[in-house]
Amino acid sequence: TNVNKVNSSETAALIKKAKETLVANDLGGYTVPTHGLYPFQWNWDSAITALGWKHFNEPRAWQEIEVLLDGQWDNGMVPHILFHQDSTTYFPGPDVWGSDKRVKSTSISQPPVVASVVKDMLETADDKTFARGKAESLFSSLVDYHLWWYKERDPLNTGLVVSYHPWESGMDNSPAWDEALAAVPCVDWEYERRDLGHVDSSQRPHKSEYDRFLFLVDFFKKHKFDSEVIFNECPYKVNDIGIIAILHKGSKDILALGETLGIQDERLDYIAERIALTQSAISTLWCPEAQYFYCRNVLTDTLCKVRTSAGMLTLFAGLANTEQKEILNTKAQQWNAASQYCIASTHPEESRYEPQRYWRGPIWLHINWMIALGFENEGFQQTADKLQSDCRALVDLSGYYEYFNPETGAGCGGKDFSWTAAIALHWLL
Ligand code: 9YW
Repeated sequence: TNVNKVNSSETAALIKKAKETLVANDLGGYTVPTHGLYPFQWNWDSAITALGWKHFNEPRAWQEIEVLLDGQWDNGMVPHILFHQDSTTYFPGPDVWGSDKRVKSTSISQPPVVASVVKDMLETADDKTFARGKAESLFSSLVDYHLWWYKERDPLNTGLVVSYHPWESGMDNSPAWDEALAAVPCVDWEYERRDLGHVDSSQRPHKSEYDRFLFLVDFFKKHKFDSEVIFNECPYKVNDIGIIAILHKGSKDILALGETLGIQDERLDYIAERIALTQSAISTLWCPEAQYFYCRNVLTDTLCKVRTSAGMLTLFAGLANTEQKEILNTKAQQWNAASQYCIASTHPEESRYEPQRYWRGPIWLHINWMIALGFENEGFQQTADKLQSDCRALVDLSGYYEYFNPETGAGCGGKDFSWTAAIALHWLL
């Protein structure tokens, strides 16, 4: 349902602008998140952006996913960034990462939302035969990607994969990572950040965080991306509730896709076992005192006790039990009421909440879309509708910024941003 479906000229202008944004960010087969600040192909940005493309150019939407999966490593990983061509406007580039693959890339991944997007694209396709062919040809890569997560990031079969880098979570400077990141040493070489040439420093992560982000990049390179060594020695290891939830949802969607496509593959039985394992392990991330899902610092075995919007993604994944769903619904309404709009990335009543600083408070449209979808799927339509109308109000007010101030609705970060325009096309217009 779409509570905002009004045939006004304002909507028509927003649709036009959203399409123009994707076209302007198209570098021929893949879409940059925004020029300058992010001049390459990012993993979860591309998946979300395909949801926008499909509303006016289905072949181009499929191509976005094909080009992303073309960068998949032999071990199944789909990298967080693919450096298809050089650029001097972003740091750190492929040399710092020590990229040694055919398509230059980083050595970590990002929240695997791509399988869920492929399922959506097949279900809603105008040209079903074409879409079916595309989905069939991509299916095996999606399975490999999910197997990579389970085998490489949860070799001990705990049911909860680990993440090795805040960049992998896609929520770079979330306060959930503060303690785990503080234990990581700083790099001992000088570097020049390029992000601060595009966006004001008050809206970006601190140097103390970048110093540690880069230490980890060096660490992976030094160990030649050896998964066993990194699993045993990485100084940063967290169970990210966001990745875990998105992976879980994607795995369920892979099974559903397999059924639709009539694919027999014994690897799907393994995915089904992993789904069951995660479902039984998820309760260890539920904090009874806070009545909320947290991330965990695996190295100290402590929950990261700060309420971030990632915990709400458990609804999107279908991971919350009946009691937890009710609690999350009440919490979402309070969270929403604690600022002017939507679900802020960090709860406004947390001491570490900062309304303008990236993942420490601002609103991200794609996250609110997943959260709203979770509420809708679980029968909490009113909550879903409220988040949708708030998001619509944000684009009406500020257009397609990277993220938004939850108190004023002002657009922050990069402008003409692909995933914001895509979510508008897919969900708001
Ligand atoms: C980085 C591109 C990416 C997003 C992440 C966001 C930021 C910075 O920008 O990451 O250098 O990777 O945190 O979610 O994918 O939009």
